[in-house]
Amino acid sequence: MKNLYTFLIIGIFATTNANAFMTGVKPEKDGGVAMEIISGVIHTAPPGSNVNVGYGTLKNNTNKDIVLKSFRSPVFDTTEAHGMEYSDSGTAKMRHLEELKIPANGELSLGSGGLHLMFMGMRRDIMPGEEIMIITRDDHEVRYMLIMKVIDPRSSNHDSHHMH
Ligand SMILES: [Cu+2]
Repeated sequence: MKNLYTFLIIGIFATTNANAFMTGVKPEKDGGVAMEIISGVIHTAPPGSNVNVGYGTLKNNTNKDIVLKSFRSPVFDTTEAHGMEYSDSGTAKMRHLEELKIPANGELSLGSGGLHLMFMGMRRDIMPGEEIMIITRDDHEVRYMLIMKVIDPRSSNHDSHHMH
C-alpha cells in the first residue's frame, strides 16, 4: 500500500510538473500565495483585435513591499503592466511600466482607465469562463502564480448568472 501511495504522489507531481510554469523553479523562489490577484479578469478582445486587457486587485499577503518586474503567460507572446497618462488636452496614452509595487499587507487595483495588464500576441482562442495562468516575477526573482478569468465585457451580465 505504501508503494502505491508513493507511486500516486510521484504521478501527481509529474503530471502537475508537466503543465506547470514553476518547473525548474527552486522552492525558495516560489512565492506561493504571498501574492495573489482578487477578481482577476481578462477581457476577450473586440473582433479583429489581438490585444487583451486584464484587471483585478493585486494583493500582497506579506509584511514587506513586493515589486513585480515581469509578467508572462503561455497563452500570449507578451504580457506587460501598463499605466495611463492623461494630457491637458484630454487624450489618454498607455505607458509600459517597468514595475508594479504592491505595499506590505496592501493592495494595488488595476482597473479601466488606470493601471492594467496588457496581453499581446494571443497564441490561441480564449473562451469566457476559462482561467488563465499568469506568472509574475519580483525584483528578487521570486515567482507568483496569478489566476485570471476570461470574461466578455460586451456581454452585459458576464459576472452574474445566465439570463437569456
Ligand atoms: Cu495597455
